Amino acid sequence: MSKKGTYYVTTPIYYPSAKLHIGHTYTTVAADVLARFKRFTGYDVKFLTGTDEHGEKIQKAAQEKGVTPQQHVDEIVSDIKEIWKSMEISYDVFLRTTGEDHKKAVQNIFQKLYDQGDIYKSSYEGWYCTPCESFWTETQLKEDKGCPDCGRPAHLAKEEAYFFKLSQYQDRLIQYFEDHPEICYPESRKNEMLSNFLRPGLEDLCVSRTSFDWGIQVPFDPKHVIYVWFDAVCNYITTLGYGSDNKEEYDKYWPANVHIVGKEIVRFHTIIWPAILMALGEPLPKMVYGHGWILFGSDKMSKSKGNIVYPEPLIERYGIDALKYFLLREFTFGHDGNYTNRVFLNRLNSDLSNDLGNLVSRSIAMIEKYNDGIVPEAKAEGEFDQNLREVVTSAAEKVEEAIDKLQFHDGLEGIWKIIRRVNKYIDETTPWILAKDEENKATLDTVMYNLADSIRIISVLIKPFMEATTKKIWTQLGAEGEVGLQWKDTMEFGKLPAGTKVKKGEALFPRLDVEKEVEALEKINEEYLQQINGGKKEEEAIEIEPKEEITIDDFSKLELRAVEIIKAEKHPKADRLLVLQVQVGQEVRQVVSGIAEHYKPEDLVGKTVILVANLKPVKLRGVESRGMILAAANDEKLVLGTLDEKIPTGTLIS
Ligand code: ME8
Repeated sequence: MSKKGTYYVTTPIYYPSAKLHIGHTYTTVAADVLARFKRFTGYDVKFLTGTDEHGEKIQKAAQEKGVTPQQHVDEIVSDIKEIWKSMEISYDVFLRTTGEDHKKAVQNIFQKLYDQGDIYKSSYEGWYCTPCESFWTETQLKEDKGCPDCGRPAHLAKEEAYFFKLSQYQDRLIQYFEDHPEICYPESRKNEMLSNFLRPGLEDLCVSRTSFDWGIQVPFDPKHVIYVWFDAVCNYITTLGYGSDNKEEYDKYWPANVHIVGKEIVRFHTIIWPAILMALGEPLPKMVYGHGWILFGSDKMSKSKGNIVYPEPLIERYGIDALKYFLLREFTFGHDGNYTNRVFLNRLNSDLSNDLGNLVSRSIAMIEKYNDGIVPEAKAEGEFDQNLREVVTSAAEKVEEAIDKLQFHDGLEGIWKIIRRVNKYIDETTPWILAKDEENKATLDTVMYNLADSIRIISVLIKPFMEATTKKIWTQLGAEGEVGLQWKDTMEFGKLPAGTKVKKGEALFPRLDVEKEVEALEKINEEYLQQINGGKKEEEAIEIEPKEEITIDDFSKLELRAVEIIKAEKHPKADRLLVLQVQVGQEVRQVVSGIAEHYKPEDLVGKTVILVANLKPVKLRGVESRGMILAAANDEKLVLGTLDEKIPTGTLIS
């Protein structure tokens, strides 16, 4: 075991029901940085992620695709692993809840709780939200019978079921919250759990289902499958061998140091999961951190609305480190944040290209220019040197403190403070002026050394966040082996050996033309969305506002006829209008239609469309119109209603 002990960090295990987006990337990147940081600072780390593969939602998604649930999850899981690989996520275990070991262990846990009376059989009637796989009581529902977690409509469901005696753990949980505030961070979420759930009173939890079968069977009653959330939370310990014959890893790593989750699943992790652990007589996780959501235009990301961002196009164009940096720097962990391409690109330009990239490139260029690329010895002490060294070597402690509290944005801000300090040092010492006079050589050498060593320290500080960039800086700096490149070395100045040869490389983060990139990204994201939707762009579900009902008699008053457009021209006085001549049986009619922004006159001739033939004639900007052509229209688009085969003009439509 390492000197510092163990560190166990987990992400939620994600549903393989759809492709993961940058919300999932956010959680995983945070856990990855934490894991990397802990490994780097000497801990024996276990970093778990995985997939939560059972439940009605997955079964339904598979049915819709016409494949078995197992085929469905296998396909998406391999996609998920692929994205984590391309992002160099350093997980140690990828747990799948369809794995045999996990299934057996969950059954053992369920059996144990049943045998000791913590699980009992009864029947359940309640409000069920299928997307969240959650039962709710009437009082918990929103006013419109929506699920309190996701807002979507819940429906009444009744089934014979097994229950976990959650209510019995209420007092112990409240006590635990009081004694161990870190069981639920940030503070605001802890208060929410206490006031919304724990204090009003817990009800026993329904932990089995009979309405579908894609799940782990209750070992002693196989027509029931175990509730997917019970199955899922157990992953954190089954992965370590709990519930099997070999729990060596469990003894080593449990309790987890932190479960990182999104805010919507804090309740499962700070109430249900701890109660299960209490029932098992096992220790509780040391910390559960519920971070905020990444929103898209103030909305929760949703594929069906098309307001979703996937990591792949971003990392392909700007690199993994750019995305990781952005996610952890832009958003305050714990709060919601809004994603836009512009915010992303501005952040890249200001912090990565201007601050970090520039510092490295101009420092290396100066060492090449003023000292043939050799890092000189620091021989003289200048006015700004002491302060520079103090600032640069003082960052590590604060960064460590921030990361321990999962305040990644603060950690990064701490590092960027020193990057900006070092950039300022260049302006203060003006090496280009020093270089003009040979007498200043010792001072110039010192400035060059201080720059090189500051960059060494910065490169080590950013390593847990941006490993690839660190390696690129080391190559440019000529830093080799382990000397001066450990975390503790960031607290000491002067570790870069003088005489090291630097070598200018490509710009770490080329400066971006934000306007151009915004345009390019919008196009790329849209194309990507279309590609993963199999060429179809998924459309936003329109909210239907019903009109007053009509009878068949009302409808029969309408005279709808198939007509062919035989001539179309612009309206002489109105840009939005076209004047159409349409053939209706023997007759030719003139109809004025507001479709000029959507159709060119020449494209209309020959189309068979639908005419409301008995509409009272009107004059539109001086031109008579006898009837109206039907079209579907929203704010952006207008499409004429056409008939899908030729039919004689004048034919009645009913
Ligand atoms: O809830 N912003 O899985 P899931 C930030 N299987 N984070 C987001 C996000 C967003 N817009 N969208 C998703 C489940 N996430 C269960 C978990 S654990 C025992 C079982 C992240 O696929 C965030 O971490 O719906 C959130 O909690 C998680 O993805 C939900 O993933």
